[in-house]
Amino acid sequence: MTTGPTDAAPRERFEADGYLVLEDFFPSDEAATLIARADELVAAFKPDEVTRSIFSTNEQTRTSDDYFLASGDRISFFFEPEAFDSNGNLQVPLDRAINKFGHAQHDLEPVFDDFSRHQRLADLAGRLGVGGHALVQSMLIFKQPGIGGEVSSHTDHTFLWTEPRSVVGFWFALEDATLDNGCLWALPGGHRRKPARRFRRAPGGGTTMEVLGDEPPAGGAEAGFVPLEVRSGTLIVLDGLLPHYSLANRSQRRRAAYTLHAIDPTAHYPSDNWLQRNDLPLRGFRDRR
Ligand SMILES: O=C(O)CCC(=O)C(=O)O
Repeated sequence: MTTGPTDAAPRERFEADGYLVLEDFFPSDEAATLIARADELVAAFKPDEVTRSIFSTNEQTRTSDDYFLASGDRISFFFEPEAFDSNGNLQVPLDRAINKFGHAQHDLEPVFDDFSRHQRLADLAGRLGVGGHALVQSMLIFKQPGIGGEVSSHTDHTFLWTEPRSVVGFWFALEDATLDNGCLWALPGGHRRKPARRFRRAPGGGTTMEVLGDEPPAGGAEAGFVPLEVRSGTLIVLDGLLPHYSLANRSQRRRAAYTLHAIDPTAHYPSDNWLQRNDLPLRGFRDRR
């Protein structure tokens, strides 16, 4: 395991900074296997009016339709907003139009299931003190060339709320991520801030962003954020309260990443969290099929 610029143990660095960058965490053939399966799933996807649901990456206007809210125990596909022209017609091929798919391929697709429950990840989770966590959500985020949308500054706890707070994010670079193609940006030490927002189901339908405190930081180097440019094979671990974001991809290189979010299964998971898994059992890092 690469230990990065300091000699501190991974857990100490994770607790101090709120994130951890582990280069060469997984081999390139596994990245290629995940991308190949992702490409097959996209090729098999037949969009209709409902599935054209656009995943707006601005958290304030995140699509809140039924398709999105039903995606917790499925593999659902979300388009890049800029994939459509002003008449609502796709202006790029389907394999360049999908922003992401999720949110349960780690349970429903063997290739993603095996990767998500690989021994090396279970061991790392144990070393970080979250070995007993359960895998609640996965996403394959393409960050398409030219039109890959921005993901505005947020914390994962806003979207995967538990009491007590427990979510940890695992972000696997399937392709190189650079300033040009929309790498992650993170705020070192920002996980010590109080939760500022909670995204949840609204009583009358749809979703709402509840304001709990001060505005979260908007981002940028001037606000203390650092870009995390990483090669394919890198894992970035994110504390659930760490503000992070990614800019739009205006380059001609895709920036695919696979993400997993894990929570403490003994914590309270509110029934108005946007993501509901219904009867799909929660499984941990070591619960291999
Ligand atoms: O991959 C990205 O651009 C953003 C991912 C992210 O913010 C997340 O997984 O919480």
